[in-house]
Amino acid sequence: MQVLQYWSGDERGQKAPGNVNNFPIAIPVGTQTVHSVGAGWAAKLKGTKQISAVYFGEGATSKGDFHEAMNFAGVFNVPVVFICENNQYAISVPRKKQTHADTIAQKAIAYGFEGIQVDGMDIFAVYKAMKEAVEKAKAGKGPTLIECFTYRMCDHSTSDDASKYRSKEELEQWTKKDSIDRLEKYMRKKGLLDDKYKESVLNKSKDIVEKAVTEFEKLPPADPKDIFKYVFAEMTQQQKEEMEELFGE
Ligand SMILES: Cc1ncc(C[n+]2csc(CCOP(=O)(O)OP(=O)(O)O)c2C)c(N)n1
Repeated sequence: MQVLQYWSGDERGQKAPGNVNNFPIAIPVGTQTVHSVGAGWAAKLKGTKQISAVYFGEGATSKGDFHEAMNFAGVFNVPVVFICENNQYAISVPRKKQTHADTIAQKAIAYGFEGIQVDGMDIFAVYKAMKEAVEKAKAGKGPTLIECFTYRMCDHSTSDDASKYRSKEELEQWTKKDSIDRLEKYMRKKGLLDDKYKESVLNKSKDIVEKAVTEFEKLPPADPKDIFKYVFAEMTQQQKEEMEELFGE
């Protein structure tokens, strides 16, 4: 429900529920890397067993934030896992124009910690890499960069048209490697999934989504004044004036 709320433009959707330790979504590309290193470092200073994990695209690795975060994590041996979803396109910018390095994973070497590249279309490979990196961070053995080599199956956003910069053939090639299809094939082969079970999972998922949509539609809309009120802890003079101008108060 909160996902729908957030993407409809209502910031209240950003509030992580209960004991879920999630940061709000970072809209500026790459800034989440420094937040995550800060959280991991705080956990280390407090002596908790928590670790921090941060997800970003290969486009984010061109940002200064990424390099500062990686450097800090290496120098202070921060319990953090960097997960780069290398889907080969930052909107229309292909991976080759993003970096001259052969892999994203190798960037970790310069910061003195391990970087690994995994088949991002293989759920088990990603799970194993993540599990090991988390265990390593928990054992005080420092950060890891995991590059998940994958592909973006759809347009970047509703305003994007990927057919303008990617060939049909390329998409077809990658569609054959679709990780969900691969998992389905594997599960069928192992006798873990049949048509009946698949249908029940799909129906259950549909119910969850329908329920979330119904709940979301019942929510009162956000107060437009929130745009002014919650950017800073206290409104600036300019914000006060702008709010007054808009609402006549
Ligand atoms: C600092 C900044 N510049 C530009 C944008 C616009 N923008 C949104 S997503 C995106 C591409 C991000 O590509 P990547 O980091 O590879 O992540 P992906 O979305 O492919 O997972 C850009 C340029 C932004 N959000 N923030």
